[in-house]
Amino acid sequence: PRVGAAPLLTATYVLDDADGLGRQFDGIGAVSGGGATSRLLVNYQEPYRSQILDYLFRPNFGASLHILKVEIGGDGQSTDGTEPSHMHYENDENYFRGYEWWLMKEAKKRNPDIKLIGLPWTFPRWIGKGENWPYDYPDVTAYYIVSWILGAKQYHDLDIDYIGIWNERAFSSKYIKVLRHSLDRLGLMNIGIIAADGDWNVSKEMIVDPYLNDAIEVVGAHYPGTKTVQNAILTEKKLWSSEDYSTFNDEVGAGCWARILNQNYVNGNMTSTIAWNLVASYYEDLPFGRCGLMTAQEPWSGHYKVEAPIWITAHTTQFTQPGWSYLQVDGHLEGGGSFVALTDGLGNLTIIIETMTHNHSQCIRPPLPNFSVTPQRATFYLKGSFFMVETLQVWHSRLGFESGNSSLFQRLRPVKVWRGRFSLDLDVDEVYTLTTLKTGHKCIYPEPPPPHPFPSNYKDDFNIRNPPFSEAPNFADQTGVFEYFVNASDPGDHVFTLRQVVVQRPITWVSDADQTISIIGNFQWVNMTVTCDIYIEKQHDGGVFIAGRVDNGGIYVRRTKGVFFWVFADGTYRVTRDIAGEEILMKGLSGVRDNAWHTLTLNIQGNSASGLLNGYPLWENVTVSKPSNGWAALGTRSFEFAQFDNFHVEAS
Ligand code: 147
Ligand code: CA
Repeated sequence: PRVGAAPLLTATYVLDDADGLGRQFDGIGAVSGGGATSRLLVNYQEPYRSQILDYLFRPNFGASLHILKVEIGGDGQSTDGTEPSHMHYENDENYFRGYEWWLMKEAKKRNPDIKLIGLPWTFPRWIGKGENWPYDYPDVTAYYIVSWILGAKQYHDLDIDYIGIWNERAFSSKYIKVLRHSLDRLGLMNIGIIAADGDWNVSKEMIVDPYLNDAIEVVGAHYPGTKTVQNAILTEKKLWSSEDYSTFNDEVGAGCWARILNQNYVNGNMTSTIAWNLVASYYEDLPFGRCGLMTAQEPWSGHYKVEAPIWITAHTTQFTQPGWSYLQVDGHLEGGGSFVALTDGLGNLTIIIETMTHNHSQCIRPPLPNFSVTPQRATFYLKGSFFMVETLQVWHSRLGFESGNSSLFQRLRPVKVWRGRFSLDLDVDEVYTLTTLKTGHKCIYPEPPPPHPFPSNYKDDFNIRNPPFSEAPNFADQTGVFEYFVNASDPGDHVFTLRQVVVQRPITWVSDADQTISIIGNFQWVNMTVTCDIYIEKQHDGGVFIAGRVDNGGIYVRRTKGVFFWVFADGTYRVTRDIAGEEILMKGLSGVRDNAWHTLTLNIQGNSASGLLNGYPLWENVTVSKPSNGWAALGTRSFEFAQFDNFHVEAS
């Protein structure tokens, strides 16, 4: 005992495989999408883009993720934007939209064993034959989802491992069985269904419906607070936290992640934890800014930041793999905190210990009941096949809060195991990995360029013959989908344009606007001139807008305000303070018509706005006060086709 100090709390823990092992470990992963969370990543220049991908996916490098879960784009708003569907319309199929295919391939390039999951948040409307509901025609919905799986293989040689139902929304037992049947008929027996990506309630039905139980491979719950329910245990299925984290990626976010990575198993028998989201690659002022494992939200500067959660992830991912097994042991430490122990069944052993304190490990949800953690000495006894272990490699992190300096994923001197026994003095807010594996690495690239705001003078003429992605750089669609388009028969200047292509309100996940909108630029912009050529395709009541000081997006897109300059196919124009078009600041005749190109210019300086049509003043001296700042944007009056060209914004 230490003289003059309170005796250090000491306790012993036994790790033994003699009586068999615990559950099989299924991997640590992260979500791209739900929605548009990787939007800006794809526009990074090399070498930065590959560096970011290496930090996320390369084995023995950084986060070294075991699982990548992606959104199956459904054309609707799914948190920070919309992602395009592979079937916008009933007779439409295209497996080259969006960036999730690309991301899955980049992940596989780095780790061929990475597991892939697809999950829809929204669906194109035709799935519901006009209703805002995906389960009335389960065969249609299953056909749509299976098409995505087949397209992944046919066009990208990607094998999808797991498929989900409908993110955080109702499930349908009927649909789950139809989906299982459709997969089996196509020989896709080894694609597992995860259900139901919400609460645990699906397990209640599984235990009374053996066919449903058979159809499902994994019970996946979201933000379970490290706990499961009795019914879920009774299914005898794999239990996963199939979405978790969603916390600002500072040290507290890292603490949250460290705690739940261990305790989802220790408290809740969950054998996989999947972070929302993979990388914060969306404008920071959209909802849940920076709630990714790392940050890459500035393709224009090349700046990105490897945040602490990446190195917390490495503590688990670099030292165990899907297919390993947890050891059977109560992983609660007596002084607070937790540990898990895993083995490959071939003699390797990995122990991960976390001692996160309450206030330094709160996640966004659910509320975290109080607990205390104190410094403590832990003595481990290795028994069974681990009795022969002589040394363990040690990796250590200490999250610094008051001081602000953390020590992350550092290799310490190996621990000598003496007759199956070793001790460790644990402080609070630490993570230790002790492992027989010698493969761990902390790889570091040179510092990327410093941060820089979005360029204050930005142009896009969309003139690109073979675009690598279907969407133009930095435009972040918030309702509707805007794609590169080719007018093959255009006589002159508008062969290559940007086109809004969603013509029916999707089956929504949240309240998409009734208008479509894509935002771009810097949320801090106050004064700006936005110019864009526009082409209304819809006769009679078609219309488009350009806008500035746009103050909202994501799940809040419906209540977006700003300065909106609209022109309509009926020859009128309007200036409104909101996307809904309810607060009218000015209106009149413009002479604009459908199926012809016009140039709109919106000028906002201080408290005054003016608008030009084809270079001539159309309206001026319109007083604008709130919102005081925001992005630039373009969009349409309804879910209708329309085109945009020669976009230009100059702002400050
Ligand atoms: C999740 C979504 O699945 C993600 O797409 C993303 O929006 C994430 C952001 O935190 O949230 O959905 C949830 C929304 C609300 C709750 C839980 C999950 N909630 O209130 O418990
Ligand atoms: Ca063009």
